[in-house]
Amino acid sequence: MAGLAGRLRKRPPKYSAAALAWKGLRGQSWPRVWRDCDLQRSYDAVVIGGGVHGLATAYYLARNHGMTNVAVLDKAYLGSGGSGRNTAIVRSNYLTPEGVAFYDRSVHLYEQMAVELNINVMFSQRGHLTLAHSDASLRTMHWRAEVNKLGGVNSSVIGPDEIKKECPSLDTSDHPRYPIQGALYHPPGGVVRHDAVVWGYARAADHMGVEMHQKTEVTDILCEGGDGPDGKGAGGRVTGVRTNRGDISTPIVINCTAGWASLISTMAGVRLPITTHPLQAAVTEPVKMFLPTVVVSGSLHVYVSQTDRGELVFGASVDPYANYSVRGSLEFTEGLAGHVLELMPGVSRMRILRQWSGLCDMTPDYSPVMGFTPVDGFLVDVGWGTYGFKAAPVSGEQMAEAAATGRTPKLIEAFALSRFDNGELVGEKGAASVGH
Ligand code: PYC
Repeated sequence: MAGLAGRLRKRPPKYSAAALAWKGLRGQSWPRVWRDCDLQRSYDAVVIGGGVHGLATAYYLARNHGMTNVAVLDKAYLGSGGSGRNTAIVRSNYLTPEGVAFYDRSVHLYEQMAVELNINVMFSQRGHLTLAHSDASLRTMHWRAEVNKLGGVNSSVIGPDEIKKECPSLDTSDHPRYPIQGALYHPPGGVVRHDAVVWGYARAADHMGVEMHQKTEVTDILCEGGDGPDGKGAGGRVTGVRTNRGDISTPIVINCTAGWASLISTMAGVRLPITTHPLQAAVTEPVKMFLPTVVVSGSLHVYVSQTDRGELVFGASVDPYANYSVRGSLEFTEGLAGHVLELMPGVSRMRILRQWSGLCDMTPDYSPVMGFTPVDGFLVDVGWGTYGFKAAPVSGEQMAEAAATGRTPKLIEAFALSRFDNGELVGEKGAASVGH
């Protein structure tokens, strides 16, 4: 029988767990999942932002439209913005028919993602409860449930007894200051492994020829023919981008940034109705699984789920002031802990391990801004507020279609920038996880 040395000498297949352990033992590095390319001087399209939206857009440009001469530029590393800072919740129980149809398509694409991208994104459709603690919020839950059902989305209002069955650790008694009166229950909602979504899209786009360029900051958008300085603004067209690594010429630039969306758009002479706010989140030490669903309380300003590692992940509303800071605050942690304890007194001895913050671009109606702008060739996929991560697959699919065909797909017509001129807002504040 071969001893350990003999067995180790037989090299295992390239990507098996044994192969990775083998590499680790021998001090070898892991295989790269996307290439490190030289930056070209010209592309058919440039996507700004290497988060899930930018990567999904590039992936669908290549997969659905055969556009592979595409560069994704990120000033830091892939997934370093909102994609790596969110609380990974996916759902489609929105308030407006436009929102419901749009996010429902996203849930559908998330359901197919592991197979399509050949990566375990760990999409766990464990159910999503939005608690109501007042008559007014219960009324909104009924409203959402009806719109959801009309849109074919599985969601209904349930009472405290059913809530207790779905999620035994919630205090459904009448003891709390704001007793739970009911909830919008959305069984397809859940959580997904956000980093895997980034890596999956990046790897798949890379395999089709798309280039990803990290540490490549866009410092200007080059335009001609516009009504503003340097040929920017309405009536003009995009000719390229300027980066910290030189100029690139391209007829199509897609702004898929979050946090910097208004800054980048201003580089093309396009003003957006966006203010940027920090959104904080926190995670506890891991404990045995006890929280089977995602739980949201708009009145108590908190959402919480348990990761497969056992940690509780929480978030709250955006910070009330516009800011580009991504520092956490004690005020947030204290408020959050108090609110979680009102919902689940049993977690009082759990310790918070770390907290972080991301940037949310808020629009006046809490819906995104997607599609064409008054500058020909400059498209936006921005203004995601606190909804961005869950929308990545559908946004990528729809933005790629818009860029490749020059036409606005039906699913995103309602989210056009022009709605702020013609007053056709898509009010989604009532579907926000927490009050803002
Ligand atoms: O809309 O589900 C949501 C959400 C969770 C965290 C931030 N937004």
